[in-house]
Amino acid sequence: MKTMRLVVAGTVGAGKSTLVRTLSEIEVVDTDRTATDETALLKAETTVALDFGRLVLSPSMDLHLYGTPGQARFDFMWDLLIQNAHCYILLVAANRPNDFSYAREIISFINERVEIPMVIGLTHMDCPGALLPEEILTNLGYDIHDKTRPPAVNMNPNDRTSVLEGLVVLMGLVIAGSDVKLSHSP
Ligand SMILES: Nc1nc2c(ncn2[C@@H]2O[C@H](COP(=O)(O)OP(=O)(O)O)[C@@H](O)[C@H]2O)c(=O)[nH]1
Ligand SMILES: [Mg+2]
Repeated sequence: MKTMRLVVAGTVGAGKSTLVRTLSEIEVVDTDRTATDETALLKAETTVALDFGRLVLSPSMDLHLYGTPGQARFDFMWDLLIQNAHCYILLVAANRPNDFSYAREIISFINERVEIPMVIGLTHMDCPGALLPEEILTNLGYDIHDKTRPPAVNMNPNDRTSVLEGLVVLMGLVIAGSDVKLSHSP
C-alpha cells in the first residue's frame, strides 16, 4: 500500500479541522482543546498539535490527512508535518481580510522549506463580507494572471463534494510532478 501525505494548513478558523473530518473515512484523531487566548474570540476549541484522518484512494493507495494548528506558536508542528508531506492545501477564510497577511506568512514558511504541489482553498465564500477570489489572491501576493501560481478553489470544508473537487485539482498537480515519490507503508 502506498501512502500520500496531505497537509492542510491555514489561518485560525479557516476550516482545517473540519476539512480533515469531512474527508476522513476513519474517526479523526484530533488535538482540539479549549482556546484560552485570542483564538477564544473566534471559537471555543482550537487545534494544538494536529488532526489526523485517512482516506482510501484506491486498492493500492491511501491518503493521510494532517490538519495543522493555526497559531504561529505551534509552527514547530508545521515544520514537522510539512517536511514529510507530498502536497498541501492552504485554507484561507474569504471573509477575514485581516488574516490574509498571516496566510501569506504561512505560505512563505512552507515554501521556504519544501517544494511540493499546493492548492489554495478559499473557504467561507458563503459568508457575508467574503472577498472575491482575485482580491484574495492579490492580497496573498500572487499575480492572478500568472499561469505558474497555485490554483485557487472555492470550497466549503463542511461539504464533501466541494472538498473532493479541490482534492482532484491537487492530485492533478501531484501526478503532473514527475519527481513525487510516494512512501510505502510498513
Ligand atoms: N459557513 C461556512 N462555515 C465554515 C466554512 N469553513 C469552515 N467553517 C466553519 O468554521 C468553523 C471553524 O472551523 P475549524 O475547522 O475548526 O477551523 P480550523 O481552525 O482551521 O481548524 C467551524 O464551525 C466550521 O464549520 C465555510 O466555507 N463556510
Ligand atoms: Mg483546527
